Amino acid sequence: MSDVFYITTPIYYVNARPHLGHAYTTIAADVSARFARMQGKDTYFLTGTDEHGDKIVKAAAKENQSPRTYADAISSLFRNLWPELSITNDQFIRTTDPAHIRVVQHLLQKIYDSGDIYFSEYEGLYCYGCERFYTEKELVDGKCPDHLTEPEKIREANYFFRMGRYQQWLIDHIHNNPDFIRPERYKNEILSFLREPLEDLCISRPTSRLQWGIPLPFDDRFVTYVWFDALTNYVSALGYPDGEAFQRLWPGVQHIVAKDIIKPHGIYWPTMLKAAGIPVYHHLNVHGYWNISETKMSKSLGNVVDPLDMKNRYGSDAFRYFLMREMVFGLDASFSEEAVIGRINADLANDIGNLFSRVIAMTHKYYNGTVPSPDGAKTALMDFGLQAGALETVTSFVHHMSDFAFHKALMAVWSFIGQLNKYIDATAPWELQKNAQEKELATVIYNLLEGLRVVTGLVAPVMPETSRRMQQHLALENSDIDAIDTLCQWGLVHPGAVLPKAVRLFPRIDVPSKENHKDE
Ligand code: ME8
Repeated sequence: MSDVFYITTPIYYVNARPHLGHAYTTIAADVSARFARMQGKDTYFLTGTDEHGDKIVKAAAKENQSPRTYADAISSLFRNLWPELSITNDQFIRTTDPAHIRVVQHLLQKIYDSGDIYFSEYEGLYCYGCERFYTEKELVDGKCPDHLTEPEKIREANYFFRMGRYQQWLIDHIHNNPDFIRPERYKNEILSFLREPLEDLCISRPTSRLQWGIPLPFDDRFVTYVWFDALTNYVSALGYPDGEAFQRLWPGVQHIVAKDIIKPHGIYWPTMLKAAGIPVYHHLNVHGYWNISETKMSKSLGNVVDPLDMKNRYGSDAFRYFLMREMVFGLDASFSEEAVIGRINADLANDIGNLFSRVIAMTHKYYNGTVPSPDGAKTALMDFGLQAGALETVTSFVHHMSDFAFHKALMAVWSFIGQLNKYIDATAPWELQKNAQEKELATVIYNLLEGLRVVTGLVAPVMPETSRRMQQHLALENSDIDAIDTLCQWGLVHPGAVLPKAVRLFPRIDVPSKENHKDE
């Protein structure tokens, strides 16, 4: 297992404000980065914005702004949103950063010098929305499948990357590394693209048509195709080729994207890396779409969910929990506020929230809030499989988190929360008190506090603020309290520590009536 974890999100286009889909991917990356830190890995987390190309020029023109001014404004919206959602990225890259531009030019020159970039005339069907040529076969009823518009036939001289040369290498690489692209359905999708001959990739745009881009280092009559520019951010951010960060972190790289951009990430990017002599990434982790009532969220349909609204309404932790728990990583999911409220009430207010208040309240009732000492002699007798349950939960959590199966990791934690609730029923602390079984009672309360400690660590990547609050209530202050190694131990809550009175972690939310919904 690599002890380096370098995780990237797509860099988002600055042609529109951030929405729920961007928030999901970035939160998923954040959860995976926080988890890697818990494992003690050398972790680096990159996100940013993709700012060149025709799309941005058009969006800026609509607002009567220069591409630069427009890109600055929208890029700031993304940059400022992330701390609101407890995102812990180490860097925010922009493709207009001079350091990035230098690396794109370096990479182009390198591939050009090695003979994998050539100049040629090309006539093809071009979709301005996608900023790429389509083959007849790829069109649906003669239209671009994404934009549902007819592409235009254009003839141009351009530079091409000999992508076709790497087709067999890529097929072999995918077969030899079965989880290179995961989950499996997306690996199969890429393999099915690769059943057709892979055409070379047009990597330039003439400046007569587009100026908002990075000039080719070997021909300034052209700017770089946005995807070649954008994909390079993953290495330029680390100071490729000589940067210390590149040498250290690149061996542990993984990407997260949604299914809309698997072709550039699953085909263009690995072949570009191969051509440049850079080792390819470990995993491309692909998730599905968030839909709103079965329809893809999109600006033109006017059904875009604003992540900041969601945070303001439900809190960052609850919103993060909902997204991670509701979507089966790899499949599409449906977003509705009813579903958010349902999960908050059932999983957060009820399951974890009640358990927490109940255990802290019992500690106050029986011990004035002071953590009792467990009685060694009674430990086995009063255990009821709790310690083994905790350890199994941590093991299964680590397994699922490493696979990016966030929903399964959370299900494992919630099953342990269920076990703790059952433990209360099975041991009946109120009976122990009535019967003056002091040692048994002390052991049971201590075990419950220990169980809660493990829960606080396991929810930390998804709900960092809640986890911190719970840890304060358990008087856990040491800095490695979330380390996976620590969660595998038993007996770390301090007997004698005085616990603050419980607070309600998540108040129940009343389901708004249909009337209240009307004007939303
Ligand atoms: O494609 N559900 O940028 P982009 C889930 N600049 N995730 C969604 C989503 C939805 N409905 N909609 C968007 C680009 N996303 C390029 C990337 S990378 C070198 C260049 C998320 O602003 C998801 O992560 O269109 C998707 O892949 C990404 O936003 C597309 O962002």
